Amino acid sequence: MAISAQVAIGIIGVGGMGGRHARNIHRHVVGAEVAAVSDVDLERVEQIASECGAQVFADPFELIDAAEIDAVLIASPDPTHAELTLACLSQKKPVLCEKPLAVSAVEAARVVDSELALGRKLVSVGFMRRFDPQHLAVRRAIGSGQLGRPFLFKGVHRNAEVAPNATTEMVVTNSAVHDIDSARWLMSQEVEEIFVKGVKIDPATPGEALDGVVLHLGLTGDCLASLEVSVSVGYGYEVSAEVVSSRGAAVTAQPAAAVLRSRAVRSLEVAEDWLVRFQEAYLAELNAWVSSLTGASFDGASAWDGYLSLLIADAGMASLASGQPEPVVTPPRPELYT
Ligand code: ISE
Repeated sequence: MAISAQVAIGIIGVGGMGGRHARNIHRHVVGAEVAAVSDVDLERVEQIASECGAQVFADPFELIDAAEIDAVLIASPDPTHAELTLACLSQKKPVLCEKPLAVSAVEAARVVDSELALGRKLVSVGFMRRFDPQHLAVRRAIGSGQLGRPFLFKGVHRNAEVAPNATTEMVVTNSAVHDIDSARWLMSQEVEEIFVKGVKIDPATPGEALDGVVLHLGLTGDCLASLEVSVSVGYGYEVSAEVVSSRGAAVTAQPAAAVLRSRAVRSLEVAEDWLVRFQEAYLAELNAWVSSLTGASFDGASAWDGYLSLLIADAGMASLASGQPEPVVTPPRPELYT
């Protein structure tokens, strides 16, 4: 690729998340263009294609194979992630796969194995919180040492409503994986044990998914994590991550456009959803990924992180079923991921 050329990105899945990535790349990312898009929904794929000046591929595997596509972004439904990522690896193309990397650790391990066989890191996983200014501020505070020794991670993750087709497995593998990744990343420890309890608060909420789960994690280094994931709180979208240490604590501040004062009440707006709350993080993630395609190092999550988050999520599902804490055995980290 010539230095001045734009990186040609193909996007698979242009619904809420993929559509946002496409518009973000098209409007805000220097050095990259949305060259191709693919989606089962013909109306929305045509819409995004015309906004971005991209070619439409009916078959996502043809998009991956197309010689003119330099890198691929996967934002299609979760069950398609592993197979599409493996196809990118077979073409030796860099890929940013939305979380989760797969729907189970066994599937994610196939991606890791395939990348290890290539001996090159080509897979990045979209754990965007790693690019969120508030999360990065917490990480910097811990890294500075001023707070002493971290021993507890507390995560709060609230969605306004659960999708009608959601299952409890999705609450864990699609939502809680974020908090699992945050705990590993901010504590710099691995998970050794997980105990999960859940509740269905309102029988009227659609589907069989639990409305809330609490995950207790035992971490290496004598550390703990407690994660609340509530998926139908009604009032809006919130995420917070706190690290409690021997000489202090750091928690993500809630970004807000304004503090409102009205009728004897002072209030802060709450974001509607993750696309609002994490827009800055999505942009930073895309910019970092695009820079990595031309040689810069990438600070985001790797296939290994994607795999471990699912290993822990799977043990979490086993704990929900058994009603007991379940062990998590983290395999040795391959050299490619050190
Ligand atoms: C969604 O897929 C996301 O990735 C959001 O960040 C998360 O908060 C939400 O729970 C997921 O369903």
